[in-house]
Amino acid sequence: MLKLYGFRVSNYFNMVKFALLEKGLEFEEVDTMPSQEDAFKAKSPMGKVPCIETDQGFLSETSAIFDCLEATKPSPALLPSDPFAAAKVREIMKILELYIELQGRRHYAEIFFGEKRNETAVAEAKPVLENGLKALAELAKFDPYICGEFSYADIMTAQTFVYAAPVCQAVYDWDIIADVPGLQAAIDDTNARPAGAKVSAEQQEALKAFRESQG
Ligand SMILES: N[C@@H](CCC(=O)N[C@@H](CS)C(=O)NCC(=O)O)C(=O)O
Repeated sequence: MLKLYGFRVSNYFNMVKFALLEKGLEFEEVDTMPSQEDAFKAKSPMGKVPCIETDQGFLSETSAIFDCLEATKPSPALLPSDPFAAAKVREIMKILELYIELQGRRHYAEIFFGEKRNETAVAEAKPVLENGLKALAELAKFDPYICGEFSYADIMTAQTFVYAAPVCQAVYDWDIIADVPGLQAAIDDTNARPAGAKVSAEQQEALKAFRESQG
């Protein structure tokens, strides 16, 4: 059976878990923290989670995992069959990853681990986020989902804003979801799907345990 390595607080882990559930694929979760140890890097060369273990070997990087899932289990489709429309989904995913998720992530140490504010990151990330949100607002259709039919872009959106939104609220006093009209409804619809509801419930439970462990 396919194995999914990572931990339930992790938004990238939850992106892949969400997609596996949507695809109706059987899988086993292997509770794993990111690590720079050689043993883990043999599975996931950057030492990050998630990675999956298949009959053919290990695979890391969420968008590569999505491509593998789509090619090996095309139905139900999470990418449009038209190549251009599929590339538009990937365009949005790249914008989410580089210009929104990664920028929010620069503040995780402060917000989730109580470390000192990184003023350089605070100054640098804001204009990148502003551009990323404008691009998302420009490209998203919200008809009813971000690219029309439900797709990987919706999964990535829900699991990007789950942390980027509270982080930007805390750091900048900025409601980044409100900058993109229609976004909150699309996130709510995504999280209301059976797969989304399961992922969110298990993520929130894991988050609660993480906060309690911090005291
Ligand atoms: N580009 C990676 C990002 C994955 C990622 O950042 N995962 C986080 C957990 S949510 C992680 O492993 N962080 C540890 C690290 O960066 O060393 C992907 O698409 O899967």
